[in-house]
Amino acid sequence: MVKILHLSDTHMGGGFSHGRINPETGLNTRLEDFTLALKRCVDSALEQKVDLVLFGGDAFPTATPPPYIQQAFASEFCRLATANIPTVLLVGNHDQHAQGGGGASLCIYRTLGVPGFIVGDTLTTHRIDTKGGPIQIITLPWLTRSTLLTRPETQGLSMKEVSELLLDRLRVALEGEIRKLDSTIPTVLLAHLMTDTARYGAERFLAVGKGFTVPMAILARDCFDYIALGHVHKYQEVCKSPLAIYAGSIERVDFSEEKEEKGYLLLDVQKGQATATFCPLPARIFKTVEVDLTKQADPQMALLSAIEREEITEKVIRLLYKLRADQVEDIDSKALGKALAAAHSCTIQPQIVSQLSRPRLPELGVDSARSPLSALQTYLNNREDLSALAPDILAAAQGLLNQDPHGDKAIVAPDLAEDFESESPEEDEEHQLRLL
Ligand SMILES: [Mn+2]
Repeated sequence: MVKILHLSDTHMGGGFSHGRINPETGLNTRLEDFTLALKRCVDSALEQKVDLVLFGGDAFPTATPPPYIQQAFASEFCRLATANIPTVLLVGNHDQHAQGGGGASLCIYRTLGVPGFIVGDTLTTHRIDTKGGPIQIITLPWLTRSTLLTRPETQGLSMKEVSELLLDRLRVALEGEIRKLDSTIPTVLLAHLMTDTARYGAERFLAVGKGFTVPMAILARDCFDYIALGHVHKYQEVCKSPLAIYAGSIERVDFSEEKEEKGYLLLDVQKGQATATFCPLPARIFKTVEVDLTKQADPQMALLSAIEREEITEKVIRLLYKLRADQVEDIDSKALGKALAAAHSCTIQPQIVSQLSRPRLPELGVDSARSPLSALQTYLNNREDLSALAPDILAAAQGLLNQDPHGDKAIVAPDLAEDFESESPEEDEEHQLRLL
């Protein structure tokens, strides 16, 4: 029986906007969070004395991470090499430079000949002799069209046709690997991809338009005892037989992962059988605070008391609030910053609700073809509060319509403009009139 630790999507160096600089180290606190999460995975591999570590890809957000971030990643994985734990590092989409053509950051481990380290940047089978016995790992890195197709083959094809061609090639190439397998020892497929049975996590946003989906039916072969997946940040089981699991990311990369549990997997794999245990990691908590202020008489007070109701200490906070245009000046952002000071970091996103989104008058529906003047007349008929002004408004509108558009005459007679300001009962209605 081979004891395996499966982790994935470390994205070291990502999500810096949710952190701050730690004055003691000079590092972004989110890098420290991600490093700590990775450290906990490696600690567990050592404590549990696993026979093998499988990394599902996407080590960094880009293929060219700054040296200090590569170092943070390397110094944790290096502990596995020191402890003689074989480790397979799979290449994900974020790890590939120029869509596969420029190599992958992880290949440096092969170049350096780190003992026991295997880099999975091609579709191939690796036989590994572990303390728990021999095992074979098929590595399936993120596929790009250049992996399995040549340029002339894809010329003039649509994205959909290219994807179909790529899937055909994958079927054939995977079949080739399967036929070479030793049927007497356990087999794991380690793949970085999107399957059709996956529920999307952050990757929906991270990989928009870049990828394609591999049907689970292509992967779910009897010869696999376990399918270790990377790419989707939400931990999930996507197939029961054979068992196929996305380990998910080890820390929250962005707010799309707010409600997801983070962790890694410990597995016992033997020929014909795999059992998995999900081990949660204490990832930093992300919390969205949403407030609708549009009906509040004192928006600042309402906002402050909404913040006060939340436990925000050391959390990554996102404050979303809706307000009317005329309430903007009532918000004191300095006081908001003070109220949120206990948070680890915060993003404040006000949203001004348009006053024009009120229901239209039925008489002014889209299918009614009216002249501007009769539309205005209809509007005024519905506004009793403006009845005293109606003749002047209509006259002014007539004047505007008759006016030479390139002339330099005043747009609204000054006396009438004054009337608007003094007599409009509500500011937003005045606003609406001006836009009419
Ligand atoms: Mn990915």
